[in-house]
Amino acid sequence: MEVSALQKARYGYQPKLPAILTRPVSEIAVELGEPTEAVADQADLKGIFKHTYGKPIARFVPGKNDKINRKLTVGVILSGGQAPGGHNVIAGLYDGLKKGNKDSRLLGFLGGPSGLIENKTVEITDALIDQYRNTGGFDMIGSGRTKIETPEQFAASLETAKKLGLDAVVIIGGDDSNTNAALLAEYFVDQKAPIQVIGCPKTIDGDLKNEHIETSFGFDTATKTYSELIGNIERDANSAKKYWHFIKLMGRSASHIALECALQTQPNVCLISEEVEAKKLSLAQIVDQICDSIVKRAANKENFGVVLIPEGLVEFVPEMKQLISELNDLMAHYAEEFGKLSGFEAQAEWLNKKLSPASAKVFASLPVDIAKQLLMDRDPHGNVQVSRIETEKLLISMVEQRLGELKKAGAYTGKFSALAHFFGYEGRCAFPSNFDADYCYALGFTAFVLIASGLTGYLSSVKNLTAPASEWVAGGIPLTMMMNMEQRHGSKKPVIRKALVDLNGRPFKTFAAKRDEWAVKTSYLFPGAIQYYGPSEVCDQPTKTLLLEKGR
Ligand code: FBP
Repeated sequence: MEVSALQKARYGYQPKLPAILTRPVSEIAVELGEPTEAVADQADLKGIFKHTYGKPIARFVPGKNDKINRKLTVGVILSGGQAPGGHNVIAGLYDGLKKGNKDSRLLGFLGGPSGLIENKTVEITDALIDQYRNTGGFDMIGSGRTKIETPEQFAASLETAKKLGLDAVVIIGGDDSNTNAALLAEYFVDQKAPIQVIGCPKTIDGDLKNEHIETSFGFDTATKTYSELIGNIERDANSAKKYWHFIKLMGRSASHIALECALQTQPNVCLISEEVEAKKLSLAQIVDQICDSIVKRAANKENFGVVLIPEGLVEFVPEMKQLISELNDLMAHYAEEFGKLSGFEAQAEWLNKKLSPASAKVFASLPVDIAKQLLMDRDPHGNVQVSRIETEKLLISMVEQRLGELKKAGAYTGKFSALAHFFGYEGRCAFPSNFDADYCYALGFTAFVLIASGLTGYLSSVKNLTAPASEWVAGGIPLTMMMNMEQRHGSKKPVIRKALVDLNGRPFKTFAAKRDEWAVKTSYLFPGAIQYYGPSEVCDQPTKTLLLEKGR
């Protein structure tokens, strides 16, 4: 296989590990704390997770570990959207297993969770893993969004695990996939099958985090990649001085990606969905906010600018949120009837009768393309596929209309020419930054220690991430501790609580203190490309979000 010069060089990169994980593995002991509680809905969750609810937090400490040299067979799954560093989680897990016992085996399930249900595997060997160390992508074993939810799927997963003689399954995924990991761990215990399940926190969206999970892997690299592109666009805008660039950024519901990119690049406008919801801003008010910057900059003869839009925005605008929630419920409850309607007109007519009057009005007011995008299939977890809703184009057309009105009223005399961009897939498979390469390898190694120590129903956790890697703290967090009950597919389900942008947190406050200035004055920052080789302050910096959250 032909590989680029950078890829070849990255094969040789040795990820930095927390000091505890550099000890001989038989000297990594596990210390267990007090029993834990879920973040909410404790009684419901205790009923659902009869065997695995409330486990203690696990922390690695120097000491004897008699179990760690057992011969193990482990299966690993990459689940959901790609995130830079996934291969390094597998590399860390693989190297840990081999350090524990050279005869231990790691099997990769192909194509995500369906690989477990359908028993499709590849054995990870030295030759295979060495082609993927420190590289982006999930292509070594592939990923998928299948949810293990029916009794048949749970039974098939157990059958596969038994056939393969698995001691454990590692699920590398986001909040939904790790919810699945928790359910699978519970099911295996319930079935008296000694198969452990460990999760690893993956998602570029950055919304799988809490007191113990400081960030999900991939967020660092993806935001640095988008910020490089945004910085380049800002420089182009400031050179040509003729376009307003509307850039939608991935991140599904939460606006962490948009916020981090704003902190890195200082655009004229960055919308934060969580603020839109808190202030109950309508689409018209959001448009006014953007127009305010355009009008003020035009007065300074600056008819150009950059607007960042989180992809989940539409779900947070109150009138749209209500509409989407009604659509989700209707499309779940009447799936068959809805599926039989042929064409958009028939669907719109049917919805007009079923939606509440207020939502029917909003639906009818949307441009047809956007309305159609709202009706596209939900993902297997019941979420609207926000990456496919062209909010950037919706906003451009609404801004154009509003500027026309302002022009007529004599309140605006500038020129407005807009370009739409969507950055999402560009960042999900980038070569992991040194931070993600190190963090992921440590998460994988940690998963090994948790398995070898006999734990199940845990999420691999590596903390203290703004300190040098040698000071990182490794252990495991019980999955049920992060869960609550939420409405999914029309009924209440246990799920890991998503971390949205905290409007009282330091990252948002830092942004909010500066944005009025950025809205008018060109204040762009150009972060440039991720650097892999060079001084540590250039190559190993975590995100601004993480630094601010940790008070740095
Ligand atoms: P995960 O939550 O599975 O990590 O996926 C995140 C994400 O990249 C979102 O940012 C985006 O909305 C979605 O995946 C896109 O999904 P798909 O890859 O199916 O197009």
